[in-house]
Amino acid sequence: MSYVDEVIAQVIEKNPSQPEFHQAVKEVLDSLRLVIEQNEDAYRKDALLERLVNPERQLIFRVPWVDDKGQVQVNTGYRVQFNSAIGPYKGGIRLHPSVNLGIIKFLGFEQVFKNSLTGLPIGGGKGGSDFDPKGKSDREVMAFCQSFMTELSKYIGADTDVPAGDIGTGAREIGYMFGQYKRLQNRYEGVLTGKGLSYGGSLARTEATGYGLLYLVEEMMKCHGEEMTGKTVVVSGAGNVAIYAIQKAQQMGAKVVTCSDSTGWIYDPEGIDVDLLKEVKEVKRARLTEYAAARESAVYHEGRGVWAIPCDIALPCATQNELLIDDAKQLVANGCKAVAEGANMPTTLDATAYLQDNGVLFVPGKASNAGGVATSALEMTQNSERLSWSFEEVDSKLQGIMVNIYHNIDNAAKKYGKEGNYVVGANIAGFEKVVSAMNAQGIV
Ligand code: NDP
Ligand code: 2IT
Repeated sequence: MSYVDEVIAQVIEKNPSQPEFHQAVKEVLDSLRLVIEQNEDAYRKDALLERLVNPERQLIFRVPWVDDKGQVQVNTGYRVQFNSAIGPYKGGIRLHPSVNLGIIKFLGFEQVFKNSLTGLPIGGGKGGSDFDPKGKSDREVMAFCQSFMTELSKYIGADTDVPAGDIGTGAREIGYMFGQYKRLQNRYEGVLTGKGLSYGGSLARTEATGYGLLYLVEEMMKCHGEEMTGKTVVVSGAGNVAIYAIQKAQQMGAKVVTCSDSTGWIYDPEGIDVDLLKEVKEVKRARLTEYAAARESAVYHEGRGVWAIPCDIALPCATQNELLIDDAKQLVANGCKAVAEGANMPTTLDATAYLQDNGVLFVPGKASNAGGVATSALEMTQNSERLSWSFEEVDSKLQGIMVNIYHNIDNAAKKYGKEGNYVVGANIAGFEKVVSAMNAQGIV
């Protein structure tokens, strides 16, 4: 059996009931076959792949908090510190009832390669909890965040591990967590990113993941002789990534006609009204039915369905495994030219293969959504030098980073005879830097 197949089999055997982690490992290791085969004996002797798929440290802890009725609730907290070869662990905190160890491990594993692709000095990690912020009062969210941070604060720090936002963790949650960290450690330091502007946050971090996604897509389209103006775009999700992806796509002259949340989706042939969407989701924290109620051109549907709307470009920006094989077939049948992932692993392995086999340009999230974490790294830099950069400065650095990522993954794919396969390109380009750093640091 090849070394790659051996390690995939081991991961499945040693981590039962973690299908998302298996999926992420399979995608990465499958792409790396060409590289691994060239050095198979050396890598096997050094157990390089075993070290790559086993997190350096995994923390699981109890998070007790008191709800508004005086009832004690208990959630489970996680932080997986996956790989620190190229910098302090860096990655978001997901608060969603579906969170379990396998999901945090898949996200942490992806983060290692994503962070490497940014070109900035950040290792990979991820955390979260099965806590659901939906329907909770601000006081309940604060109680949870303070309890979560009381334990997590022992294991993180500006030069050790720097968490940030992800699903369910936005500015409010980061603020409560930062306050509790400072109180416990008596240190005012850049221990979290995505902070508010009044206490060390970076301009453009809120917009960065969605904007970065579009900067990369625009560059890819340009390199294929296409421009964004006049393109029809479908987006899933209605959270941080989706909102700013929609906004930037519209600024580039494209028309975005869909968005979705966990209960339903909107088709708005006039183009999504971003200000209204922000009001519904960022201010009121309401369902998309409120968007439809306020806008005549919009139609609300229960369930899922955005991929059935004809488009030139599809941007999945909600969650993992939300673009399935039948959706891929529909997109191809409708003439979709490009799919770029704003979310982490939103496309299943078979759907990815179908899109690639049918000539759709496909960019994996670890490349196309790297703008968020890249800007987090810029926030860390600003915190270290105790300065704040202008919006334009951060945004232009972000744009440069995304354009670079596109060319790096494109070149890596070409170098290994897989031109246009950005999954292979991203995994190889991300892997090369991590492995070089791991090799230099000995067996750790
Ligand atoms: P948010 O919590 O802001 O938004 C998530 C959106 O997706 C919401 O509209 C939510 O619906 C919807 N959603 C979540 N879970 C499901 C589900 N199970 N089924 C259907 N819809 C769902 O999160 P983000 O926008 O920050 O994150 C979205 C994706 O992007 C995630 O995969 C995340 O890991 C990834 N990502 C985020 C980055 C960031 O900087 N925030 C950076 C890189 C990647 P509802 O409104 O009903 O909750
Ligand atoms: O998946 C991701 O890259 C994020 N949620 C952002 C992580 C970060 O540290 O900004």
